[in-house]
Amino acid sequence: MTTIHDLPKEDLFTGGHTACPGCGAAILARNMMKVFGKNTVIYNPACCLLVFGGTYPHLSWKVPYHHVAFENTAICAAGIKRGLNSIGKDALVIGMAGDGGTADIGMQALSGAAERNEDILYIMYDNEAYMNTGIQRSGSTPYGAWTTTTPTGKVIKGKERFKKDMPHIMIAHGVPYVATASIAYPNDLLTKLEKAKNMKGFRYLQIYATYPTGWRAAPEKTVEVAKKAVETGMWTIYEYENGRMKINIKPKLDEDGNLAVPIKDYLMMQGRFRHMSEEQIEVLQNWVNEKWKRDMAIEKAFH
Ligand SMILES: Cc1ncc(C[n+]2csc(CCOP(=O)(O)OP(=O)(O)O)c2C)c(N)n1
Repeated sequence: MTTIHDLPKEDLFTGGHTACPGCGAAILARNMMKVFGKNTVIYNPACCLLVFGGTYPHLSWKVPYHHVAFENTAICAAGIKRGLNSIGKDALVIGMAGDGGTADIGMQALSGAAERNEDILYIMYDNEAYMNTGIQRSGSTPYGAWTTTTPTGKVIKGKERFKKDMPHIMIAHGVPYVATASIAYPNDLLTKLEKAKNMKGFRYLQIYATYPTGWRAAPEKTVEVAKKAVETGMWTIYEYENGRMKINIKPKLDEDGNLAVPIKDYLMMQGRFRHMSEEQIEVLQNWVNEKWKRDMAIEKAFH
């Protein structure tokens, strides 16, 4: 198991970048590079990570770094891997995108690469909206959340659709490894990064990355918010490998096996949810309860 104490001191994603205070994607990029090491190639589409860490001449990455277009992260990463192999070289090739570039705009390329079992590691950092262009809703934005395209007024009160279930869509592709993780649980996260690094074939990781600016949350509470997401069942930490699914971190449950901490505790930490009515909160709570039951049932069925 990899823990934060095993990480090397050297940074391959360096400081001096322009991420917002408390940005989960920056925390992730820094720590994952300590696991991946120097023989790594990164591909980023347009996203916050590109804007705050990947702009010439202020690049934070100390490994080869590529950017082409928004729609094709998985294909570009797969092309880089195949290109390297064709000239007798090899490296860990990472395609890393936000939720907009993954769940919506990059979905076709992602699905194609997964179906072909391309030998890459795909990482979606999930900050639950298109953030660098000004907080627009994505398929991964939760129900009820305010964004600039799901405003709160008399008629519309935040997003009216539920979060798209990307990890299960990826599991349905039959790829070797799919996992969710969170910046709030570093040892679980680092263990999964290490595991995915050493596997072959298509690996998909979806990592919860708090974004205080877009979520209207306190930057110093980044980790607290991320923890509360797991405790309330808003975010489930699991992995799928060799046809088995395992929930790695279980939230507190009541004696009937239902989630014990209400999602309200999570919602009220963030301005993006604070307008929600009791009815809306109940709708979301019911959805989270059902999702939890379904994930538990899948874990049981896949064991
Ligand atoms: C085809 C295309 N459509 C739209 C854009 C504009 N655009 C650039 S980045 C971005 C948002 C990216 O959102 P996400 O993938 O969630 O990453 P985040 O900014 O949240 O890190 C958009 C809409 C683009 N560059 N190319």
